[in-house]
Amino acid sequence: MSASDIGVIGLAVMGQNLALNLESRGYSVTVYNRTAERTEAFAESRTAGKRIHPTYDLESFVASLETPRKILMMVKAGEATDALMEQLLPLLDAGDVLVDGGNAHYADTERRLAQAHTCGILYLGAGISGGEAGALHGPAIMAGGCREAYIVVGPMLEAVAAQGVGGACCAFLGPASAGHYVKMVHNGIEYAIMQALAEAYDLMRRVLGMSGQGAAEVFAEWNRGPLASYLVEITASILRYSDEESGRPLVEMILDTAAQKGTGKWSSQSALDLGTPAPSIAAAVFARIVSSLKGERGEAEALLPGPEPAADVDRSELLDALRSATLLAVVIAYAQGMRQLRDASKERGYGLDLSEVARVWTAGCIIRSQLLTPIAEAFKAEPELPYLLLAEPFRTMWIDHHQGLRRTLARAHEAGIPVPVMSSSLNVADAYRTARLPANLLQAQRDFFGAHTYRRVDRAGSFHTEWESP
Ligand code: NBP
Repeated sequence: MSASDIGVIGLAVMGQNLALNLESRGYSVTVYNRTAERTEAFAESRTAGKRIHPTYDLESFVASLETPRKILMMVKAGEATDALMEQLLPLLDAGDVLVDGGNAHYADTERRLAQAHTCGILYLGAGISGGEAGALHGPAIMAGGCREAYIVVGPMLEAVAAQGVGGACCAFLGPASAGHYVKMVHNGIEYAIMQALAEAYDLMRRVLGMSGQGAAEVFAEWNRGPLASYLVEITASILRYSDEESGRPLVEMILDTAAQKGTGKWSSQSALDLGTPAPSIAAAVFARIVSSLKGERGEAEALLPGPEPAADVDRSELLDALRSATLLAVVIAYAQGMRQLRDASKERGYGLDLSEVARVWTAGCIIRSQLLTPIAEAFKAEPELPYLLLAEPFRTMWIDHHQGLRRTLARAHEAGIPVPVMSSSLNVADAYRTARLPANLLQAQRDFFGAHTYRRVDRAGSFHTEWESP
């Protein structure tokens, strides 16, 4: 057997499909998985006639690769990656390229980059989005870390990536943990959009009494307009899907508790650390947390009454408002994510080109949508754009749709239906466009109880008042 072009470690969903994708682009691939049964099953079921070579120990895996070796790790993020690197690094030579394609926390990526650097290994932290189908047919790849590593392995990653606006949806985005940071914020945006779509579905169901099929038709129609996106498209497909056993829409048979693996939480934690306003992403994380309190929610429903459902709802008027609300919630999710990337880039020295980030997201990834093309154009025209809503066509979208968002929220609150992402989207946008907020009172309160001082509107300096003095 001649030496393989690249090696893939970790043969769960992502690793298997990326190995197949690499092979389909003309590369020979050696694969390895900690548990041999998984490698055997993959080799037997999916690699016949392909230039994919299974190995059963790391030494054979490493020995089978052409030098400088190119290795893609697709293992569970966290301790698994550390455990694997512990075993792998001693087997590699200076100049070999190691890519972590998992959802690593950006701080871990920086630590591993330094660890690899001490051995002369060229390290890349690459966020990969697209799930199972994306991994097989073309994901979006957000790479960061060692630029020399990208020079060696970048052409392979670009070959397997989705083709979007302006070419492959794969790019070297910056040094250190830039790639994994961008992927983390991508996932934060994903959380907010998914929750906004779930809120729209809930309003269709509970205020308008719509069936799964009816709601599916509305999402399908939205998918033909500015909301056209992967997540809206799959929502329509999900709502149409019928459960064979019960004959009802499958979605109605699914338990209403959502899991989370951490990237949305990390994105919100980092937003708080940076002091960047990303409340809808945090609201989406909290919504999943509340959903997990299934038992408590069941008991509280009987104890805490809400309003009676309104009888006089004009269906087409509410659906119109709901489309506006969903569109703005999605736009504001992107706006917050881009703002977080802008702030993180400054603080962490990533030097991100936000237009390029949006371009990489135009295909292959879970948040791909028609909106990403004008987002990329907006940041191309103004790289330092502070907030997406200030640029066209998003400013006009705000003008045309904010009343619909307000009407939707009024209806939702009247009906007692939670809409955390939609409402935090309106709150953050309303706060951003308000020249004078009530934070003057906050300053005064802080000074009252803690002598924290305050600043005045009419002269410079810090002031303190003895508020309880006569
Ligand atoms: P998982 O995240 O489920 O990880 C399973 C893989 O990790 C298996 O190959 C497993 O080997 C391996 N592994 C573990 Br667990 N501990 C290990 C250790 N100590 N040493 C070596 N290998 C170990 O797989 P996945 O869903 O394919 O995702 C892979 C990476 O891609 C993750 O970081 C994930 O966050 C990221 N990602 C996933 C998706 C997605 O849609 N699934 C999308 C984007 C990114 P074993 O067979 O021996 O247990």
